[in-house]
Amino acid sequence: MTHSPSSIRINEQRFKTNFEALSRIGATAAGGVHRPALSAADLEARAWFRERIEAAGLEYACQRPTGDAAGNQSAVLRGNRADAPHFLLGSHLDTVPNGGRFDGALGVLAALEVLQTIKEAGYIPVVCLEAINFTDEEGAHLGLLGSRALTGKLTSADLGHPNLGVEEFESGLSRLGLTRDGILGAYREPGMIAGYLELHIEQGPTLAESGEEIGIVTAIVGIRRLRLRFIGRADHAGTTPIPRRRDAGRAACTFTAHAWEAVLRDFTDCAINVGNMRFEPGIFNVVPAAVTLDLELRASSKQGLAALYDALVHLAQQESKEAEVELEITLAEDIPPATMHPTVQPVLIECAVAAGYTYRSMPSGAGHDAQSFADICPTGMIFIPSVAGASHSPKEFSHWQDCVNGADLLLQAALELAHVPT
Ligand code: HGY
Ligand code: MN
Ligand code: MN
Repeated sequence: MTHSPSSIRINEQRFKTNFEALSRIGATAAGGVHRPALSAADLEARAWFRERIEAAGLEYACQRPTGDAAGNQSAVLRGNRADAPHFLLGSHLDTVPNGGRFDGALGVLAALEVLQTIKEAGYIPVVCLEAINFTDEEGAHLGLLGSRALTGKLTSADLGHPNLGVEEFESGLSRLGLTRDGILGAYREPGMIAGYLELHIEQGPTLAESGEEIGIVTAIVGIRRLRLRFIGRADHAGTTPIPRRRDAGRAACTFTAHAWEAVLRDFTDCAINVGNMRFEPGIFNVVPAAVTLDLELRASSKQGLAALYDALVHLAQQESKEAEVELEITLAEDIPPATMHPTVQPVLIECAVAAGYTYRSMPSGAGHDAQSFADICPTGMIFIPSVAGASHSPKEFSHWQDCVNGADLLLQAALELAHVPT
């Protein structure tokens, strides 16, 4: 490849002003952001984003004011042919509860900044360039909801068991004028998607510790999210002899302890997380009648994920038998690992080298909207360092110069990969 970097650069001050304004929406006292998908803060962020798109003179290209059928919001810079396929630059504006300012927001604002910079330079792309905010990447209701709907990865069965229940999901959707039945309507034909790039903070310590300025993502971890429901029997917590109890709490806790042991022993390249346990009735003096445990599994290969899944399901069955309780398992989300495109990675590297950034190629242990695109179009991701590797917490922080470097690299890569004549 012969790459001659364009002399155009993003507008740092505008990018920063936008970042700071967005950070105020859902800001927490701890210095982070609480903006779960479909919450009031998410709605406010969406309204703000739409206004920024229009102020930039870009097209707010959505069927309805709140976005497409899945609530994805798009800014479009039309190419030579208005109906040409779209090259997407995206990420998400939602956060985990009490999350940070950078996760997702950085990528969406950088995408907007890239389009605005290209428009101002007077460049007319061959394909259409699109900056997109995907709905519920974090999974308040259903992880990667918007990007999976757009790429045809979501099924109506997936929509049947959202994390906070159907009622809360539907009431959130209704605030956007959306319905659960309509979400799959966000699907786009793969032929209309020319490529996908995402800028993101690393969310781990690798770059911060190595001192490299840029990460070029090679692959993204696969994630399965399960709800294990242990169903025992409520009893008096003082009078029921311990051996006669059918204690759902015992099963949930021994499962958790033994699952950790199994992972530390047999699945050292995988990760698990018990993110929540809900006890019923949940009071000092009643033996737990039921416990619902939210379990997440992560592995870099399909086989690894399947082996981890089988081992933990077997363990849950053993623990429920031991405690004489019933077990129900719901597979809430199943997102396969994804490899970044072999032609995109070298372009990102070329652009990073041309700009003088130090870089490393690295896998992502975090999930991203990019993985919805990996098997349908040339897809790539750029990481910048996260100070101390902190993420999904108010402590999440990246130096502003790294954010600017990442956005400038996104710009150069978009010009190159979307074949924008400069
Ligand atoms: O959960 C994840 O890996 C991502 O940050 N949403
Ligand atoms: Mn993210
Ligand atoms: Mn996240």
